[in-house]
Amino acid sequence: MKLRLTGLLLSALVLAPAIALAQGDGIQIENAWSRAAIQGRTGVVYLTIVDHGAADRLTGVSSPVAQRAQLHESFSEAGVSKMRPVPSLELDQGKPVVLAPGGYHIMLMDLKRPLNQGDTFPVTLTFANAGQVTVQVAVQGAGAAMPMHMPMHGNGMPGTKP
Ligand SMILES: [Cu+2]
Repeated sequence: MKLRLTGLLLSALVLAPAIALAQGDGIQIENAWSRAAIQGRTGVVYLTIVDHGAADRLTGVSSPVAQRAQLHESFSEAGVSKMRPVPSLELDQGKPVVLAPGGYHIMLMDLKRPLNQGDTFPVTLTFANAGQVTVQVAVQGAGAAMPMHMPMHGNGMPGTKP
């Protein structure tokens, strides 16, 4: 009986790091998607971050498909759609942060390879507390405003990309 309990404890200890790595310590990434884009150009990634743990902060993004990745914010100035880099994003427990067309997004600069519709590629998000979380991004068509399975809301206008 005692031996058996030790065995259980040991397997729990072995499994724990793998689970922490996959879930990023309470950080969950949902609906990660991108648009088809050609090599050498700019790509974009949209996703939703849900923080199930303590307050955290997204401090960096990277992807092997691009020379550089940056967190960006779209905004409108005098009726012209523009964007600027955002150094970090605050996360509160239970308050999902949505990266979507017309708002926050991950910009992939100088793509090392084309992003073709139907492909998936990894993006790694770095959090102040949770560390690195890698997610697979699904590539939609070049003109996709929203993934097909997501309800349209807000101003998901086709002209406001990224
Ligand atoms: Cu951008």
